[in-house]
Amino acid sequence: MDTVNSAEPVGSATYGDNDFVVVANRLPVDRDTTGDSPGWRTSPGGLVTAVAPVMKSKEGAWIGWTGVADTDFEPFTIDGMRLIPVTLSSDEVLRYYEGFSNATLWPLYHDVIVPPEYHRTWWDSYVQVNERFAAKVAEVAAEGATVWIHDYQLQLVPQLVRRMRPDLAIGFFNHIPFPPFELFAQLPWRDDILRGLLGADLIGFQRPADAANFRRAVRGRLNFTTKGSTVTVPSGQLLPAHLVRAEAFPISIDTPYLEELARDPKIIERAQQIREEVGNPKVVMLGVDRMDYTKGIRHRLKAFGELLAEGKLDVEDIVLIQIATPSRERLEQYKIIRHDVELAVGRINGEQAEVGSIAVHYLHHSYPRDEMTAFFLAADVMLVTALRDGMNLVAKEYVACRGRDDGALVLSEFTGAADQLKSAVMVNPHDVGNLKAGILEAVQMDEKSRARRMKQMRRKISTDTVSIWSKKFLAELDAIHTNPEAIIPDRPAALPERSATAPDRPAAKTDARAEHGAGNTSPRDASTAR
Ligand code: GDG
Repeated sequence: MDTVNSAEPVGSATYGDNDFVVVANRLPVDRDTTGDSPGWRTSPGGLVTAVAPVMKSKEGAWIGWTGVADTDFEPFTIDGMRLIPVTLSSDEVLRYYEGFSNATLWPLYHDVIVPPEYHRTWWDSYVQVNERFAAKVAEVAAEGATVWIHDYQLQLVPQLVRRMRPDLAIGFFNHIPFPPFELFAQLPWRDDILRGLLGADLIGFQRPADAANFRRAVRGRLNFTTKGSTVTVPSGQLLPAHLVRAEAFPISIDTPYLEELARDPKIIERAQQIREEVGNPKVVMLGVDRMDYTKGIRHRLKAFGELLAEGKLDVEDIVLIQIATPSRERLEQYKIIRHDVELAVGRINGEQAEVGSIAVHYLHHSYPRDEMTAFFLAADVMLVTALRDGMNLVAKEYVACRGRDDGALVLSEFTGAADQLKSAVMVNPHDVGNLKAGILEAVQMDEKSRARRMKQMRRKISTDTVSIWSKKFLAELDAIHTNPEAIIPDRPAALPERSATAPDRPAAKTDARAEHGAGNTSPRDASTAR
């Protein structure tokens, strides 16, 4: 595999012709080997919907891995999008993707729900793959192009790209949470990651609290000044001196598309059929998640099992459909969560079900979008009980499908979506008693309250779509890149910024208060490949 000298500038003669470049771990396609000759199947997700129009209106390209290891593919075009594959070896899939991305960063960034593993060989591979992505960007981007890098697998790419191509407007969006400083500080390569991200002009996070955590880490570790959401990167830090904006851009969904699907008579009929197939109970509850320990599937099953055992819910009246899409199946922690979930489902059904009245319908596979919409339509109560989640699109998708303002959403306060869907029944999934109370409240809620709360949430979703999200992000990136000085002075900080401390000292108290005040009061591994 080639290694790349990241510090080497690329001469303008080799610049590409793409004015807009999306960079994500995965391309928005899957290899399809079912036909006579292998081809590609698009895997549409919110991100594709959001960026496809920009890619078509400008000369655009998407850089990412195909999902197939050890194989080089030439760039190709699909649905009008130019896709530029980056090759990964099986060893890199193991170390960069499954290892550093999903067994180091993923648990660390999700509140250490399971212990993150720190291995130097995984880090080396992460650096190498990030360098390969950055070199591809430098090769294909036109002079002055806009580059939008996505997610935790590629946090070094902004810095690497800036050093090779200072002419580019560089945006980064983190789809998952950014952890509190005290947790982030565990990471042996914490300063490299911070510098990596600070190569961007604009860094977007899901919640204000994530952006605040990041800025606090920057002050605490690198001693850089921040004012409001602007970070000043001084010269001589393996980066050119520049200003960076780090702030919240909560992602959303393709609301109009989902609303339209939810009005489709065939899908409405299918929803009715699903209800009949599960025995036409009074209440259908639904959970839709990747099989991931962050999603709180075990916690929700425990709560549901106890409510049945205590007689507060009756198996003849209620059924839970739990769709748990297969994910990261080679990783130990994912084998454990699958095992635990399956044990819990077996136990609840064994103890509570009757012939003809199954308590939990557990489905460990993925479904086409139409079928998923039918499930959303069939459900009276949606359970989103993540222990920590950057946003949680499923919560928003359920709301978008409830065009008749019926249905109730039980939503974990540890999701980004909780910042926006304030009329949901909020729960703390760590507190089984509170979770049980939330489920009961949603099940027993009268029609009028359901309608009022759903209307409020639908209003929010209708003005908060993924296409508006991407437009806002790109407009701000453009503004910052064109006129960086304009981002100073910034919105005033909640409390005065502290003076910078030496890198190894913990942050001062006033600072911590300021930051906490700011925010704490895809059948598939989706398009950025989970
Ligand atoms: C990460 C962050 C953040 C799931 N199963 C099927 C299917 N899905 C779709 C859902 C939804 C998407 O996959 C999952 O998105 P989530 O947001 O719920 O969760 P993550 O995959 O963990 O996503 C998260 C997100 O990035 C975006 O920034 O919100 O916090 O963790 O769209 O509907 N879709 C289909 N069949 C399935 O079986 N068609």
